[in-house]
Amino acid sequence: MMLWMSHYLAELNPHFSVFQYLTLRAILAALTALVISFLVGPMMIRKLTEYKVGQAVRDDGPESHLKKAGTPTMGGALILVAVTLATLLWGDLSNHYLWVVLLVTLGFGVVGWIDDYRKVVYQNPKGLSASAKILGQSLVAMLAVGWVYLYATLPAETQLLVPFFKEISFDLGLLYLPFAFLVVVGSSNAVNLTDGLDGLAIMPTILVGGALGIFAYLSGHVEFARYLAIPSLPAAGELVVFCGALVGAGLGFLWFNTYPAQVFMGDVGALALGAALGIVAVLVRQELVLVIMGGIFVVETLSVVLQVLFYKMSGKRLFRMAPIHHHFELKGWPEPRVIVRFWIITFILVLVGLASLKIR
Ligand code: 57M
Repeated sequence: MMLWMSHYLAELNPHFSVFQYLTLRAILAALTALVISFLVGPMMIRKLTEYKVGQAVRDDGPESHLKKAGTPTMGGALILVAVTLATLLWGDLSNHYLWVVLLVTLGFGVVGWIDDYRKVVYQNPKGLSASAKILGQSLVAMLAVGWVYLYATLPAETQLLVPFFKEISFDLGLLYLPFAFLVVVGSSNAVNLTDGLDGLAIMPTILVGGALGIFAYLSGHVEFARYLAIPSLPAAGELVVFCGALVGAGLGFLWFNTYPAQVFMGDVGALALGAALGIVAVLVRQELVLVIMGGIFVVETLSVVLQVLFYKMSGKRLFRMAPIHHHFELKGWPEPRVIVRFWIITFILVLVGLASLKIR
């Protein structure tokens, strides 16, 4: 919206044209989302506490989690509000990629909200049934990837890139649809599984979201894309505003979610943020880089799959408990140690992912 206004304001005073710069708008989106989170966060926590929107903690988890019962949850709603407002304020609203990522983020947020609401407000520990949850996610994901596929005008928009090998790329054709669908739904549920310790999901989301913003900016910049031999995707550049908002809102939420957490994001946050990372990676054609940078999310999910498979085959557990963050807790690592070490690993993986821009 500010972009549109700046065109008119620039006629009055040329200095307003500064708002047309993409990088400045991304920075302002991050700061706007951060300020919204700081301003609304305390009141949100008070209201969630007042209305007893508190987390029920299962008794079969690590004992250290029992004291977390009652912690306000569904704080992810604030993240989504901050991201959406900042994106609408600073983004180029004529860019259909922005609307695709907002559709996915808010659509998955609605699924998570219903699940959280049933669990916390109706005190139904099961929340939304697994089939209803996956159906809701699938509908949003199919709508989004179908929209992108139908609007695609450049071959690069449906090509699978292989990081570190610039000569290798595959034109997915119709396979783009199931592939992109799986990336969005998979990353949504992977972040959801990871969100089991204070700040454990949000910091990797901030790091990966920020890195995807760099990929978006470079892909959207004709000279940089040519210099780096990555596909030139003019529409993808605008996604750096959304990624900036994601980083700002994430840091604002982390202020309250850091150990010991004053609020949890809930499925409304975890499902939405994971899907957001997935759809942005799809739009900038960096799905395999997402797997690298989001390695913590991948390992958390694999630990559950391996735990269940191993148990079914041998009746024994591979890990002390899955997802793997609980395994380290049960090994005696204090919660902050697990959290910060997972953050450090993510930081390293993000550097490796960014290195794929040059090492190829
Ligand atoms: C998402 N939810 C957290 C909070 C957060 C199939 C199985 C692997 C499913 C999995 C599961 O239930 N996953 C659901 C994880 C929960 O956090 C809430 O959920 C939202 C995210 N979706 O925003 O609202 C608990 O996590 C802790 N937490 C924090 N700080 C945070 O900032 O401490 C969350 C955010 C919260 C709080 O304690 O209550 C969760 O862990 O449920 N199941 C599991 O993850 C369970 N694992 C398990 O059953 N493993 C089995 C098999 C199935 C693999 C095994 O190892 O044999 C573990 N989780 C729980 N209890 N709660 C262990 C048992």
